[in-house]
Order: sequence, then structure tokens, then C-alpha cells
Amino acid sequence: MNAGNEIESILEEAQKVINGSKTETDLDNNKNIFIGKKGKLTAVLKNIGSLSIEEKKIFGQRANQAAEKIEEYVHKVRTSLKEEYYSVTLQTEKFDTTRPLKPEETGSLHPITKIQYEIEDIFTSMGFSIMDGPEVETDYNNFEALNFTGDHPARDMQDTFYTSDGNLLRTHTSAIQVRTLRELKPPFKIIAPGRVFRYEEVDASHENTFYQIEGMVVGKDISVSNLIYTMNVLLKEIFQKEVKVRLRPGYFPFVEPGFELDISCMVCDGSGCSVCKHSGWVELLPCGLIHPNVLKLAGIDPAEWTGFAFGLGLDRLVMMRYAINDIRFFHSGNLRFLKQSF
Ligand code: FA5
Repeated sequence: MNAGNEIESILEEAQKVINGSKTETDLDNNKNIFIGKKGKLTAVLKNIGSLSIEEKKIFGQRANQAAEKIEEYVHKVRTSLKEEYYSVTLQTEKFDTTRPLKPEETGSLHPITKIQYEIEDIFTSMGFSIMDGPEVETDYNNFEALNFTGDHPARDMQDTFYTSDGNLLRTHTSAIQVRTLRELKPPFKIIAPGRVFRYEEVDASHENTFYQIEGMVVGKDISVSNLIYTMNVLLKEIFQKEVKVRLRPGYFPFVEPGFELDISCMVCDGSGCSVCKHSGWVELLPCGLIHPNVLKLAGIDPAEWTGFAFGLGLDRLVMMRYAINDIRFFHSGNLRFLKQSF
């Protein structure tokens, strides 16, 4: 048989065999008989060494056309097998869309989302707006505009993941602070919840992916007492009781003065555990008055306007509220953990 006839007869056979496929697996196997690595068409192509260059060209073209034709047969059969499958499934697997779900089938809000919503309610009731920003940020918004200039050593406090085009996964929601300062005209009050990322050694109180809520007020004569008052309202509303806190100096290049607000560990009642690293205190709410350089960089005159900002660690707040002893539960997908009533 000459090579051309051989291709025609393979094509004829392929059509018959492929059309006879009963399932998609069957179809894949049948396709391989002809155009797989060890397929019949492939084998014919391997035996054209004796042909002239001109003949090889014509033969190659016919073989390619045959391969395309076989793909067409396969596509046609696959489409009709799929249609058949879905029409049978729809006939036999009926379900009642009006049946109420059983409680165990409904799912629920993640405890972090739930507390985030509560905090949003507390702040909007005090006249704050809610801002948002992207998770992939520029180095400028995440660091430079917050006074972490050049190789500032404070950058090492927040090691992160960089993208190949020089951007990064934001390490804190303070990047939204920067965007807001550029976007809004003072006076304003905002909070900005969001997911943040750090190149971090994971343990009972540190994750590489966690949540923060940024807060910021810019206005006339805003002082540390406004800041402390707001922090107190937040903690009282969330915990519905007096909580033991301590305020100590803290360094962040974008606030001056800066503070760390720690909360007495509610997992161990302050006696020491792996969450508080046996200190009895958990770092929860760093804050301070916005550094004049940060206002200036955003085009706001620090002689006219002042402000405070804070960056709440949301995961840790939720841990304190429910006495959860390991931050890793949050992203574990562990249903026994998630099914508890939060
Ligand atoms: C910041 O991220 C500053 N942007 C906060 C800030 C905002 C200061 C505005 C001043 C003014 P810090 O790195 O400390 O600061 O993180 C803030 C909070 O996030 C911590 O107190 C802690 O509660 C939480 N946090 C930090 N790292 C982790 C981590 N790896 N896992 C879980 N929570 C974390």
C-alpha cells in the first residue's frame, strides 16, 4: 500500500473506532491508538525515510490534515458524550431546591470575619469610614511613604515576599493609611481591615498570613488622649468588660511618639503560656501620632493637621476574645475548630 492510501485507511478506521467510544476514558484510549506516541499515524510518519523530499512534503501535509481530522472526530464524540452524561444526570439526580438546609449544612462566618464585622460596626457608629487597598503593593506605599527610607533598618522588622516586578505582598495595613492620606482631604476618620503577609517563622502567635485593622484620624489638634480614648472604646466594646492593658513606648518610623498597647494574655490569665511567650502580655495594638514626614509626603501640612494611627492585630484579638491557644487553627481548615460557636 502506498503511503497516501495508508493514511486514508487509518483515517477511515479512526472514524469508526472513535465513534464507537462509550465513555470519555474509552475515547482517550481510542484516540491514542491513532495519534498517541505509539499511534498508527505516528508510526506511518516514522517510515517515510525512503521518500523524496517533495514526496515527504506532500505526505507530511496529508498526515497533518489527517491528525486534525482525527482531533475533530474526538471533539465531536466528546461533546455528545458530555451532553448525554449531563442529560442523564439531570434526569436521575433530582434535588429539591426549596428544601431548608439542616443547621450542619449551612456553614458560618469565620471567627476572624465575625470580629472584623463587629469592629467595623463599632467604628462606623463613631463616624469612621471603611477603606480598602490591594494585597500586592508598591515598595513606596508599604515602606518609603511611611518614612522607611532606602535601607532603613526598621524594614527588617517586616520581612516580606517580593514579586518579580519589584512589588511586594503588603506587610501591614499601614499601606492603606498611605493611600488614604493621598486620597482624602482632612479632617477624616477611617479604619482599613485587610490581610497582610510576612516572611515569618510560624508559631502559636505568629502566622505568615494574618489580618490587621488599620485606624487613622486626621484633624485639628488630635493628641495622644484622643488616641487612648479610642483604644479604650474599642477594647471595652469587643470584650464587654474591663481588660488589663499596658502602654509602653514602641518604635515605628511613621509615628512619633509611638506606643505598643499590650493586653494581659487571656489564654493563661496573665500567668504565662506559649501564646504570650510566658510574659503574661500579648502585643496587640501598636499606635502613635502620625509622623510629620508622613503627612508631608502625602501633601498634608503638618503645621495645620495632626493625627493618630493604630494597627490592630486582628488574629490575636480574636485569640484573646475566645482564649484560642494557637493562631494556626485559623487557617487550618479544621472543621472541629470552625464548628465551635464563636
Ligand atoms: C505594624 O504592622 C504597624 N503597621 C502598626 C502600626 C500602625 C503602628 C499604625 C503605628 C501606627 P506590628 O509589626 O507590630 O506593627 O504589627 C501590628 C500587630 O499585628 C501586632 O501587634 C500583632 O498583634 C500583629 N502581628 C504582627 N505580626 C504578626 C504575625 N506574624 N502573626 C500574627 N499577628 C501578627
